[in-house]
Amino acid sequence: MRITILTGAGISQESGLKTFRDQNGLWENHDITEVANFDSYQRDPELVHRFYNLRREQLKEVEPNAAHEALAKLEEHFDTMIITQNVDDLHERAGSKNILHMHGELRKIRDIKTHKVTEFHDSVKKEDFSKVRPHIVWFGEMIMHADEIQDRLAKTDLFLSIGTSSQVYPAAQFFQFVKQIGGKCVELNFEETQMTPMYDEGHLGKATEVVPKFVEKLIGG
Ligand code: BV8
Repeated sequence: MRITILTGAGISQESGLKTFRDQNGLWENHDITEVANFDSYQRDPELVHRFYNLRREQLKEVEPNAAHEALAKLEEHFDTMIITQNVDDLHERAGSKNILHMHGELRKIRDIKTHKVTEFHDSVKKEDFSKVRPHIVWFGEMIMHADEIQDRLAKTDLFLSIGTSSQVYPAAQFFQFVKQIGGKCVELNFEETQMTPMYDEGHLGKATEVVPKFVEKLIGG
């Protein structure tokens, strides 16, 4: 059985990373869709780098939680792929191997001129604000690994959506491709979303409670 899992900020919330909705989509009173876009970066590279420097520093303070760990365990039993909207590295640190970061990664930066991507775990310095950008997909930019994601969805038997408000596209529509080929779609989230009615099954609750339980059931058979 091939399992494909879409995760969002909700899976990292109990590790201490704020979700986008927790802050009503705001950061320092800026609408995040305003900060996470290329025009804002061109207009005010300092503001945008400050937003990502802060989040990169936060990553040093947090650990994966039981939900990340349960998904890493699932990979030992089934052909599993995680497609994450999250830019943190908590899935990796929990031990998952098969991960696609469709919106990029906080711990990578990209040279504006050469597009060279490098690992980077600290704060970008002021003198580099216009030379490098976060290796992150901003609003209006094409997602990463789009072809690989389409190929995977086309052969998925079980699709899990975990900790996402299903408000950002194209991620919010991924489950529909799986439904079209007769796959099963399950949503595990703290609250209902606009897509809940179209899922085959739903489990409401905190990720560290509902995800390990669901994974145990899958592994237990
Ligand atoms: C693109 C990186 C086009 C930045 C992010 C229709 C089709 C296609 C595009 C669009 C469309 N309509 C509109 C668009 C444009 C746009 C979009 O979707 N806008 C939204 C606002 C409507 N989409 C784009 O721009 C995308 N690109 O379409 O390109 C294109 C095509 C061809 C060529 C060129 C261009 C790119 C979008 C990527 C933006 N970047 N992230 C960064 O991180 O700084 S998005 C960012 O916000 C996250 O990555 C994530 O995807 C999103 C937030 O969503 P969630 O992860 O769901 O987080 P949220 O806080 O919303 O929800 C958390 C959930 O968890 C809640 O439901 C809560 O109840 C739950 N929860 C909380 N605690 C817990 C919990 N659950 C369990 N346990 C808990 N403890």
